[in-house]
Amino acid sequence: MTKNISLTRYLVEQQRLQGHIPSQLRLLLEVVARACKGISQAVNKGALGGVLGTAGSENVQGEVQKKLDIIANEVLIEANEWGGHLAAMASEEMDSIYVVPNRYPQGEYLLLFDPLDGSSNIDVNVSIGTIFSVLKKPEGSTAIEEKDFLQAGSKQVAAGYCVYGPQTTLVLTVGDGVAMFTLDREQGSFVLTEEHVQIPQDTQEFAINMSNMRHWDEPVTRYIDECLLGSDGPRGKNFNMRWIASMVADVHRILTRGGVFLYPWDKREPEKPGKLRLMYEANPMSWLIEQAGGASTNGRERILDIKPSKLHERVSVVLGSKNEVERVTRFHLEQKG
Ligand code: P6P
Repeated sequence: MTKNISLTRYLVEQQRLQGHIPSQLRLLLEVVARACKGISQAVNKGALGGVLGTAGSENVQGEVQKKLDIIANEVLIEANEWGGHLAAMASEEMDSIYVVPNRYPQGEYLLLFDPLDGSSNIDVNVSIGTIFSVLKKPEGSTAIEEKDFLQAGSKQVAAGYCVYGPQTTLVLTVGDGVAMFTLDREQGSFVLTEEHVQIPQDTQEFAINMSNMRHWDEPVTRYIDECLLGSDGPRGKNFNMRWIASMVADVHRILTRGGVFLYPWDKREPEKPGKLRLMYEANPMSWLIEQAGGASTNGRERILDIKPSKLHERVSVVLGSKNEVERVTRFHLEQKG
C-alpha cells in the first residue's frame, strides 16, 4: 500500500505537480468526497437509522425511490451548492437540473450524479454506491440550461464513484489514471490505497443478468454462449459469472481483478437503447475503465464519443477487459442485416 497519503494531499499534488486540476476542481472533489462520507454513515446505520425501505415516491425514471436515494441526493446538493465551484447539478433522482441559487457564487463546473446506485440492494445489505461525473460549464454561458450538460463523456474533467461495501472506497480519475482511497473511519479521511490501477486485457469472468437471455440481441447471445461453452468451445477456456446488480460493485470488481460487464439493449423495451443512464452512470464508469486500460462501448461505438440528446438518456453498456469488449463489439459489427 502507498505511504499514508490522504485524498487531500493526492489532490493538492495533482493540482501542484501534475497541473491536472485547478483549485476549484480540487475543492469540488473534496466536497463530493465529504458528502460520500456522510452518505456512507447513513447507509451503514441501515435499519438503526430508520433509512431503509421506500419513500413512497417515484423518480424521473419511474422507479420507486428508497428513503436513502432521497437522503443521498439531498446530502450531495446541500454539500455542493454553497462552495462557489459549481454552476449547476443534475441527478438521476431529479427531473431537471439544479442551478446554484443566486445567494451563492456560481463556479465553472457542472456536477452530475447517481446519488445511490443499486438502491434495490439497500434493504438486503448488498454493496451500493454513489457515481459522479464533472463537466466544465460551456464558455460564455451565464444562465445554465439542460443543454449545457449535453456534452460527450470525453469532455469529463473528473469522474468517480464511492462504493459502500465492507469498505467505503472512493475511486477517482482526473485524467491521470485511476486512484482508489479507502475510508479510515478512525481518522475520518480517505487514504490512498491504490493508484495507476490497470485492468488485465483478458478475463475469464463475465457479469450480465442471465435472466434476460431470451430478450438479448444475437451478438450478445453469441458472446455469452461462447463463454458458457468454456474450454469445450471456441474460447478454449472456462468462464465464471458474477452479477451483483449494483453497477458500482460490479465495476469495482472489474477495476480490481478484470472482467467484462454487459447491460445490453433487449427486446423488453425495444424503444430504449438500454437500461443504464449515459450521463451519470455509463460516462463516468467508462472514463474510469478506459483510464485503467480497459474499453467501454454500447456494443458498436465508444461510449465516451456518444453525443447526448437528453439528460436522462439511456445506453447499452459493454465495459471492462479490453479484448473481451472488442470481441463483443466485433460480434455487433458482424451482425447481419
Ligand atoms: P437488473 C441498479 O438498479 C442498476 O441501475 C445498476 O446498478 C445495475 O447494474 C442494474 O441496474 C441491475 O439491473 O435488471 O439486473 O436489476
